[in-house]
Amino acid sequence: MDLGSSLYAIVDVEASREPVELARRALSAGCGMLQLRAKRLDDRSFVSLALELRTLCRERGAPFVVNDRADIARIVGADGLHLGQDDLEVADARKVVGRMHIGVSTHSPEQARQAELDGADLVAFGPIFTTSTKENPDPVVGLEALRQMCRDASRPVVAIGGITPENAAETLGAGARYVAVISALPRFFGAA
Ligand code: 3NM
Repeated sequence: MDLGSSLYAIVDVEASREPVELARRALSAGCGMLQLRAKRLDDRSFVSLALELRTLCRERGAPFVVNDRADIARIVGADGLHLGQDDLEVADARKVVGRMHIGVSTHSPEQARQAELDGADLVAFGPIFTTSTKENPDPVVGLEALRQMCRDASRPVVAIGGITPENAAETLGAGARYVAVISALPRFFGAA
């Protein structure tokens, strides 16, 4: 399925044995944004992998986003930083990354509104469907809540959680600007 620039590829080093290859393929498939997620990687490996992916993203003209780590986003010159509910506040992250775009994960309309008030440039909302990738995921929010959220949002919305090639089109149809994908990512470009 060709989602073009609506695919937000999240390369998670715990979900992929070959993150660089996965990133290459996602970029070749025309993904609109690429994020590096590495919850347990040591800092030096994180920086070196981030530099490699940032270079690939530059070659393809796709924004490169670092998950959680404002310091590493700044060190590698990323285009964006993505924060969860337990990470730095947007205002504090801005002190580190300046005007870099900041996305925030939210799991309820209230959190989404707060993220916008806090100055997030992009609001992720989920999990839309059941996911087995995230540890202790929040309750599934579903497509109807996504639709409502996209109607109310003043920022582009990223739908996340359990997105597959089978449900991506209806998820975008609910108003999301991007669908963010971890485990099903290879299936978006024809890999097993
Ligand atoms: N955040 P998959 S769900 C990282 O609800 C993440 O904010 C979520 O992985 C949220 O595409 C999720 O394999 C996991 O379901 C997404």
